[in-house]
Amino acid sequence: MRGTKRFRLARPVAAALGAVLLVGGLAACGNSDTGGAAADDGKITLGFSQVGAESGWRTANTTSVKEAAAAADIELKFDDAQQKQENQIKAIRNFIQQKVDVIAFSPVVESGWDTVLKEAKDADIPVILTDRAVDSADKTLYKTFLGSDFVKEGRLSGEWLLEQTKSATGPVNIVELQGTTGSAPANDRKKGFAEAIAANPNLSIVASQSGDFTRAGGKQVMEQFLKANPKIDVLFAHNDDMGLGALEAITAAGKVPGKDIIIITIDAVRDGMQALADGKFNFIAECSPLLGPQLMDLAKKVHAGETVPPRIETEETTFTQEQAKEALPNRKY
Ligand code: GYE
Repeated sequence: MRGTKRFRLARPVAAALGAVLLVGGLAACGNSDTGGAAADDGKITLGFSQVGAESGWRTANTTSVKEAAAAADIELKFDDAQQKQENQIKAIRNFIQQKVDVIAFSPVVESGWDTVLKEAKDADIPVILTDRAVDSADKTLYKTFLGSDFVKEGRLSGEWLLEQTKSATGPVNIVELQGTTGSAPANDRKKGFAEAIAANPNLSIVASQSGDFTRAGGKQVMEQFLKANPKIDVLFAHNDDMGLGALEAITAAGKVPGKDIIIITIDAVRDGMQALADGKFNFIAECSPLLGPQLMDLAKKVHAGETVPPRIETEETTFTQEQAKEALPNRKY
């Protein structure tokens, strides 16, 4: 039941691929540890509010933060907000009450942080944004933002697709699985991708919906997309996990992922890279979750009153199927 393509895929994509992939479920478990007062043993205490445990990326990020805190001899108070802004606000207020030395958090959505950030500022506790940004106009509410350029990740994904579809003579129908609604990576990846594909009028996004960055969400929304759209040529998923969930829906619909439907994702976590190496995905724009060591370094600096750059960007690359095969053996997460 293969759909007829009106464009020929460029070489690496067209390469024949076999092997059935077993997509391993990655059970991520959150933990919460916000009790107790700040340490008075000279150690820096860092209150860290994590988004949740929604994806392989998040699990790797949490591990990186915990390991780096231990290595830097920083006392970490870790809170898992389970993807809810209200939980993050509560955790931050808790940290303020406990008089931690530094607060870091990865804001689940971009808006609505001014009040609580002002409270931290009034309490003289420096705040570091990690992974995701906020849209606060007052930049003095936080010291720095450490994380990826999400617009660039979307643009690189779109540019790869442009190149692959340049011989298209008819419409190329794209469906998009968005990340968590209102989150910086969902907003920015959408924007970067849309800007890039605008260069070819044959390319259009025929459906776009949030799968909340989870496998379950990706699967469910992809099922709906497949029911509603008889001709889907491309899936752009804002992260690997949603793409992995979508694989099940695509296979169940009798289509071959990576061939009948070109799949582009973001993150490059191990399971995503495996799907790419196995030919089920076609391209991944990397987003590194290994922010822990830089975060600890920044926590020490802001605690010492040093000035830090307002924006620190993570270094990243992109992967084709061939590049994923090469990189997989040494992939750390
Ligand atoms: O891409 C996704 C995760 O904020 C960069 O959040 C992060 C994103 C990542 O759930 O997998």
